[in-house]
Amino acid sequence: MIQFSSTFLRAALIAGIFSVLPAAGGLAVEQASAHEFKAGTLTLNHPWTRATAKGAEMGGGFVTIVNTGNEADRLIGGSFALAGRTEVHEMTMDGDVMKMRQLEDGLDIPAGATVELKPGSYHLMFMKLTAPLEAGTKVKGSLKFEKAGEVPVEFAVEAMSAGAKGHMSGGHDAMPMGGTGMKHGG
Ligand SMILES: [Cu+2]
Repeated sequence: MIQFSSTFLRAALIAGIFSVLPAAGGLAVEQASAHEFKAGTLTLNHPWTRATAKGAEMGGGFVTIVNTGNEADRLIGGSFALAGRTEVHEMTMDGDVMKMRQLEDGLDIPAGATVELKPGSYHLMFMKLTAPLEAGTKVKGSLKFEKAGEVPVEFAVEAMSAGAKGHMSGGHDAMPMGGTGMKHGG
Protein backbone atom coordinates (compact mmCIF):
# COMPACT_ATOMS: atom_id res chain seq x y z
CA MET A 1 0.00 0.00 0.00
CA ILE A 2 1.26 3.44 -0.88
CA GLN A 3 -0.39 6.51 0.59
CA PHE A 4 -0.14 10.12 -0.36
CA SER A 5 -0.69 12.86 2.15
CA SER A 6 -3.00 15.73 1.39
CA THR A 7 0.06 17.94 1.14
CA PHE A 8 1.48 15.83 -1.62
CA LEU A 9 -1.89 15.57 -3.28
CA ARG A 10 -2.31 19.33 -3.25
CA ALA A 11 1.13 19.85 -4.69
CA ALA A 12 0.43 17.23 -7.32
CA LEU A 13 -2.85 18.85 -8.27
CA ILE A 14 -1.18 22.21 -8.62
CA ALA A 15 1.51 20.64 -10.74
CA GLY A 16 -1.14 19.07 -12.91
CA ILE A 17 0.14 15.62 -12.14
CA PHE A 18 -3.25 14.43 -11.02
CA SER A 19 -6.55 15.83 -12.08
CA VAL A 20 -9.17 13.83 -10.30
CA LEU A 21 -11.99 16.14 -11.28
CA PRO A 22 -14.20 14.78 -14.02
CA ALA A 23 -14.19 16.92 -17.13
CA ALA A 24 -16.59 16.86 -20.01
CA GLY A 25 -15.76 16.82 -23.67
CA GLY A 26 -12.52 14.97 -23.41
CA LEU A 27 -13.35 11.91 -25.43
CA ALA A 28 -12.28 13.30 -28.77
CA VAL A 29 -8.61 12.81 -28.11
CA GLU A 30 -9.02 9.18 -27.24
CA GLN A 31 -11.32 8.45 -30.13
CA ALA A 32 -8.92 10.07 -32.52
CA SER A 33 -6.29 7.53 -31.60
CA ALA A 34 -8.56 4.62 -30.81
CA HIS A 35 -7.25 1.18 -31.54
CA GLU A 36 -8.35 -2.19 -30.30
CA PHE A 37 -7.12 -5.74 -29.82
CA LYS A 38 -9.12 -8.94 -29.54
CA ALA A 39 -8.59 -12.25 -27.78
CA GLY A 40 -11.48 -14.68 -27.73
CA THR A 41 -14.45 -12.93 -26.17
CA LEU A 42 -12.30 -10.05 -24.91
CA THR A 43 -11.86 -6.76 -26.69
CA LEU A 44 -9.12 -4.45 -25.45
CA ASN A 45 -10.00 -0.91 -26.39
CA HIS A 46 -7.38 1.76 -26.80
CA PRO A 47 -4.51 0.76 -24.54
CA TRP A 48 -2.73 3.99 -23.67
CA THR A 49 -0.20 5.51 -21.36
CA ARG A 50 1.12 8.97 -20.80
CA ALA A 51 4.35 10.67 -21.76
CA THR A 52 6.84 10.83 -18.91
CA ALA A 53 9.52 13.25 -17.92
CA LYS A 54 13.13 12.23 -18.26
CA GLY A 55 14.17 10.07 -15.35
CA ALA A 56 10.65 9.01 -14.42
CA GLU A 57 10.61 5.51 -13.05
CA MET A 58 6.94 4.64 -13.32
CA GLY A 59 4.05 5.03 -15.68
CA GLY A 60 0.42 4.02 -15.69
CA GLY A 61 -1.21 1.85 -18.35
CA PHE A 62 -4.88 2.22 -19.20
CA VAL A 63 -7.33 0.27 -21.36
CA THR A 64 -11.00 -0.61 -21.54
CA ILE A 65 -11.67 -4.35 -21.45
CA VAL A 66 -14.98 -5.62 -22.84
CA ASN A 67 -15.95 -9.22 -22.16
CA THR A 68 -18.74 -10.32 -24.48
CA GLY A 69 -18.50 -13.95 -23.36
CA ASN A 70 -20.43 -16.04 -20.86
CA GLU A 71 -17.42 -16.69 -18.68
CA ALA A 72 -15.48 -14.39 -16.43
CA ASP A 73 -11.79 -13.90 -16.97
CA ARG A 74 -9.11 -12.23 -14.91
CA LEU A 75 -6.46 -9.68 -15.74
CA ILE A 76 -3.43 -10.98 -13.88
CA GLY A 77 -0.59 -8.97 -15.36
CA GLY A 78 1.02 -7.63 -18.46
CA SER A 79 4.19 -6.39 -19.98
CA PHE A 80 5.56 -3.18 -21.41
CA ALA A 81 8.60 -3.01 -23.66
CA LEU A 82 10.10 -0.08 -21.74
CA ALA A 83 9.39 -1.34 -18.23
CA GLY A 84 11.24 -3.76 -16.03
CA ARG A 85 8.03 -4.98 -14.45
CA THR A 86 4.28 -4.55 -14.92
CA GLU A 87 1.71 -4.93 -12.15
CA VAL A 88 -2.07 -4.64 -11.87
CA HIS A 89 -2.95 -1.82 -9.45
CA GLU A 90 -5.92 -0.13 -7.92
CA MET A 91 -6.02 3.49 -6.80
CA THR A 92 -8.64 4.77 -4.42
CA MET A 93 -9.29 7.93 -2.45
CA ASP A 94 -9.75 7.56 1.30
CA GLY A 95 -10.84 11.03 2.31
CA ASP A 96 -8.08 13.13 0.83
CA VAL A 97 -5.52 10.39 0.98
CA MET A 98 -4.71 8.65 -2.26
CA LYS A 99 -3.99 4.97 -1.91
CA MET A 100 -2.55 2.60 -4.43
CA ARG A 101 -2.19 -1.11 -4.07
CA GLN A 102 -1.21 -4.06 -6.19
CA LEU A 103 -4.04 -6.48 -6.96
CA GLU A 104 -2.14 -9.65 -6.22
CA ASP A 105 -4.99 -11.85 -7.41
CA GLY A 106 -5.63 -9.77 -10.47
CA LEU A 107 -8.70 -7.91 -11.61
CA ASP A 108 -11.99 -9.70 -12.26
CA ILE A 109 -13.45 -9.25 -15.75
CA PRO A 110 -17.02 -10.57 -15.29
CA ALA A 111 -19.01 -12.13 -18.12
CA GLY A 112 -20.71 -9.45 -20.20
CA ALA A 113 -18.90 -6.68 -18.36
CA THR A 114 -16.88 -3.67 -19.40
CA VAL A 115 -13.99 -2.92 -17.06
CA GLU A 116 -12.14 0.33 -17.45
CA LEU A 117 -8.55 0.80 -16.39
CA LYS A 118 -8.19 4.53 -16.04
CA PRO A 119 -6.35 7.20 -14.07
CA GLY A 120 -7.49 7.31 -10.46
CA SER A 121 -8.81 3.76 -10.62
CA TYR A 122 -7.56 0.40 -11.85
CA HIS A 123 -4.43 0.62 -13.93
CA LEU A 124 -1.36 -1.23 -15.02
CA MET A 125 1.73 0.02 -13.26
CA PHE A 126 4.83 0.10 -15.40
CA MET A 127 7.79 -0.08 -13.03
CA LYS A 128 11.45 0.66 -13.67
CA LEU A 129 11.01 2.47 -16.96
CA THR A 130 14.10 2.15 -19.11
CA ALA A 131 13.41 5.23 -21.24
CA PRO A 132 11.12 8.26 -21.23
CA LEU A 133 7.75 7.69 -22.88
CA GLU A 134 7.33 10.04 -25.81
CA ALA A 135 3.95 11.40 -26.80
CA GLY A 136 2.78 10.26 -30.20
CA THR A 137 4.67 6.99 -30.13
CA LYS A 138 3.38 3.50 -29.51
CA VAL A 139 5.00 1.00 -27.20
CA LYS A 140 4.53 -2.72 -27.50
CA GLY A 141 3.33 -4.67 -24.53
CA SER A 142 0.74 -7.18 -23.49
CA LEU A 143 -2.12 -7.87 -21.16
CA LYS A 144 -2.10 -11.21 -19.42
CA PHE A 145 -5.36 -12.97 -18.60
CA GLU A 146 -6.01 -16.11 -16.64
CA LYS A 147 -7.99 -17.73 -19.47
CA ALA A 148 -7.32 -15.72 -22.60
CA GLY A 149 -3.58 -15.86 -21.91
CA GLU A 150 -1.12 -13.19 -22.92
CA VAL A 151 -2.53 -10.77 -25.50
CA PRO A 152 -0.08 -8.56 -27.40
CA VAL A 153 -1.14 -4.91 -27.59
CA GLU A 154 0.36 -1.53 -28.36
CA PHE A 155 0.06 1.29 -25.86
CA ALA A 156 -0.44 4.71 -27.42
CA VAL A 157 1.61 7.31 -25.57
CA GLU A 158 -0.48 10.42 -25.05
CA ALA A 159 0.69 13.87 -24.10
CA MET A 160 1.51 14.59 -20.48
CA SER A 161 -1.18 17.25 -20.56
CA ALA A 162 -3.85 14.73 -21.49
CA GLY A 163 -5.06 15.12 -17.89
CA ALA A 164 -7.17 18.04 -19.06
CA LYS A 165 -9.74 15.59 -20.34
CA GLY A 166 -10.53 14.20 -16.94
CA HIS A 167 -7.84 11.63 -16.73
CA MET A 168 -5.30 11.86 -14.03
CA SER A 169 -2.24 13.01 -15.87
CA GLY A 170 1.15 11.56 -15.34
CA GLY A 171 0.15 8.24 -13.90
CA HIS A 172 2.47 7.70 -11.02
CA ASP A 173 5.54 8.52 -12.98
CA ALA A 174 5.99 11.82 -11.24
CA MET A 175 5.62 10.41 -7.77
CA PRO A 176 8.53 11.19 -5.55
CA MET A 177 9.18 7.62 -4.51
CA GLY A 178 10.23 7.58 -0.92
CA GLY A 179 9.74 11.30 -0.76
CA THR A 180 7.84 13.42 1.71
CA GLY A 181 4.19 12.75 2.12
CA MET A 182 4.21 9.13 1.10
CA LYS A 183 4.03 6.03 3.21
CA HIS A 184 4.88 2.55 2.18
CA GLY A 185 3.29 -0.23 4.10
CA GLY A 186 0.76 -3.00 4.08
CU1 LIG B 1 -0.11 2.02 -9.53
